[in-house]
Amino acid sequence: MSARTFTSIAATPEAGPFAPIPLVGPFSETFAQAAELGYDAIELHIRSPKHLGVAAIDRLLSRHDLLVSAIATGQLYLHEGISFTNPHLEMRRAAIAAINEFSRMAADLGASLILGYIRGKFGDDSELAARQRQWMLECCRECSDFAAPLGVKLLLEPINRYEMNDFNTVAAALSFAGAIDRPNFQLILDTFHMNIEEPSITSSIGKAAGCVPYFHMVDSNRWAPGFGHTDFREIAHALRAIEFSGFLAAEMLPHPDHLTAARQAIEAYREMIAIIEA
Ligand SMILES: [Mn+2]
Repeated sequence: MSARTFTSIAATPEAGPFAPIPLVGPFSETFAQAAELGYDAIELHIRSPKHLGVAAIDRLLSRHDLLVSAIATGQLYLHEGISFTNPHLEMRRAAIAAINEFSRMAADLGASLILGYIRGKFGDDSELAARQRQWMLECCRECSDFAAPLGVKLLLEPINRYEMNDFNTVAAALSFAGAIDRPNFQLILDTFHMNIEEPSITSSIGKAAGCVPYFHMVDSNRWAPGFGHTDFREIAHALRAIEFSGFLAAEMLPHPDHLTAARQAIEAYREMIAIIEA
């Protein structure tokens, strides 16, 4: 397949405590909304693979001619408290089992998995934090090796310092991906987090070339692109320079309302894609 950029939008069946998710409600409704707006794909935010059958999602995908770009796994940490760095072995094993279960589902849907909050919080104590980094490495390797024969990519997301206390920057995530050393372990970058953490969004994109098939493409205030102060023209040119191929996804606050934000984002993505694919 030649290089192509696809659009995606985040959807969840129920609003959570922390939810920069524009489409909320039964998938039968949100898939129809996404298709009507012209999105190519849905990013699924679900609490556990148990919560919705692949067969039901597949039927909706064919009905609306949509793809699943990725499954976001953050709700496992937010709701179940399991993570790759939990000091209790059984909680780490539960995180691995849940991510592997999500990988099976992602394989059936042709999707990637996003690893964000599942890394958990690192201890202030440096000795504990060092052990946690080792656990994180072992967990990510085990999950990558499980996902690889299924054709599933695991995408680690750098998240800003106010939400998570490690892997905040592209440099930290790239260095970790190098240590993991598995071709299906790559990065997802989120321009909202990048605006807080990166010295330069465009040069960090350059450094991640070849390792980033996916962006959460939202403005500095986590609204749709064009409604904060991030320069998306410059970002589109940076993506063109790295021959980007993959997804631009709207994981953003529903401002001023869900459908308006969704419409604003896809209009911005179309302008970006015109530059990226020119
Ligand atoms: Mn994100």
